[in-house]
Amino acid sequence: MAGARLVSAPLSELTSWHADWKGLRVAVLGLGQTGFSVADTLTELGAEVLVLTERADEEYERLLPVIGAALHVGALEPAPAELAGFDPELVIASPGFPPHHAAVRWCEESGVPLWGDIELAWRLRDKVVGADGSPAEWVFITGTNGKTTTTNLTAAMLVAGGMRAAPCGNIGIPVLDAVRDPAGFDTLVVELSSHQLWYLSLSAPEGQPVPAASVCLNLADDHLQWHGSAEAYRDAKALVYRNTRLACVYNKADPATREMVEDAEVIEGARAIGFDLGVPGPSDLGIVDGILVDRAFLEERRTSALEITTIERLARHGLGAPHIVSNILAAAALARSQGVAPAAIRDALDAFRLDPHRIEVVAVHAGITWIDDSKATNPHAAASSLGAYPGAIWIVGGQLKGVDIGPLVAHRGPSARAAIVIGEVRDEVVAAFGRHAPGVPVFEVQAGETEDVMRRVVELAAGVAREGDVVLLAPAAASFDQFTGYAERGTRFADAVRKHIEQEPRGAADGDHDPDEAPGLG
Ligand code: UMA
Repeated sequence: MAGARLVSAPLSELTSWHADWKGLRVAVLGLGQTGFSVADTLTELGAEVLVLTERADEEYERLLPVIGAALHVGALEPAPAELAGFDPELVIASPGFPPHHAAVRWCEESGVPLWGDIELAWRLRDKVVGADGSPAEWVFITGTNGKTTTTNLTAAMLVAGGMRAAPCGNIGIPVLDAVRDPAGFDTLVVELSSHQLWYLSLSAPEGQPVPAASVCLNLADDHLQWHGSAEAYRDAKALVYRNTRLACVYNKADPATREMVEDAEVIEGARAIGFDLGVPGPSDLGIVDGILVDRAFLEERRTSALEITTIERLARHGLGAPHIVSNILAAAALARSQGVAPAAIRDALDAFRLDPHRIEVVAVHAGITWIDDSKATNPHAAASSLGAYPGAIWIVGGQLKGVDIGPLVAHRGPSARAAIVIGEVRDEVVAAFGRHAPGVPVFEVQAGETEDVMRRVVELAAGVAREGDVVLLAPAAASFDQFTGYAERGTRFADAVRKHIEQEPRGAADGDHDPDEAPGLG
């Protein structure tokens, strides 16, 4: 398959959908959502594509010959002979491939350029035009927690402001799918994971995105095994601000995000916009007497502020938890930077509903509230929901991803009524309770069939719970050891709760409530 290209456009000139991509030999690492979107895009542009993956999803595997890409399925560590044999001019990796992966290191050793999907999407950005024919703006959102909620909120606000906006990226819609959507968009609201940002650290200048506005919502340890260290993870996150044109939005309550903005290389004229739950200064969004206000995007910001909505109004829609209000302020800052009026932002919030598995009340039965926060896949996220429900029966554990759970257990563990520990390996979590919260009863769910884990969890929780208690699934860990993802973990929890309730004797149902009216949500 190896050989010289018939065309001569160097990679530095491949910065347009209309550039000459024909015959470019590209190896694509991974065949999940990202790998397929990359292969599909490049074959459409006429490139020669070989996808290499350790495992293949059946559906994507069936589609590859249809789009005209070749496939190699097999171990990729060490880098297989097929990679070198293909003699790629470019390798594009899925975000699941860590920097220390053999196939990634092979690129470095052989001097073959390595991109992530975000760089490819950016180079093809002229494909996306808005209603008036002008190129789409890009807005970037990252942070350890709250990315997906903030991405959805921002897109909803832009739409309420009359724009065509697409939430995409790590949220589960590859950016290349949004780029190729024939509908076209005024704005792409891109959720970026630290993995995607790390790949952007490798970009040549012409491949570096220029977002109109960007935010890092917060920073706490996560994905340390992938990045190798907390510093590397932080450095990747900081790249979200690089080349920002209009507004670098940061969290005043999290100094790490302010430092990132201070150190960022931005386009001249870009403004730093702060947000937090306190009274805002000029150039900030914040809260005054229960009212969310903008003191950044108005002429008279030294003396006045624009009202967006109220905490009371948010609470009525289940959006009153402090970390959600923080996400709302960040999203509002991004939307205001794009010219959306405060009234449109309020309308968007009135209609907004949180995604499933995020502090979702799955049942209120016999005075016990069952909450699914399966999306809390790291200690920082779990700390927020535990803070909103002190005294909860806490379901915790799973894949810890190299992050120390000790500080979370020390901080939130002692106030828990009980802990139910899940996960294939539970020693670290159990030991943390022994050290930091020895008075709290700890139950272990022995690793077993996926089907049994949540049934056993619910049995144990029901055995401990009394009227008025909250049972909170906030694992502070990834789910892949026992489930296909956080969504399956949450769904199985909710199913087990419902099954348990159905099997309860009739009289016990007297205390049933509408989940929307559960305590503590506002
Ligand atoms: N693969 C290997 N070897 C590896 C890693 C992956 O062969 O070492 C192969 C797998 O066999 C599979 C494919 O690569 O064929 C999967 O690639 P991937 O893990 O990059 O996953 P995608 O399906 O492409 O999904 C990715 C994001 N996943 C990850 O970053 C792990 C999705 O984020 C994202 O929604 C999607 O792209 C679209 O942009 C998910 C995620 O868990 C939600 N993100 C992490 C997070 O939010 O914490 C970072």
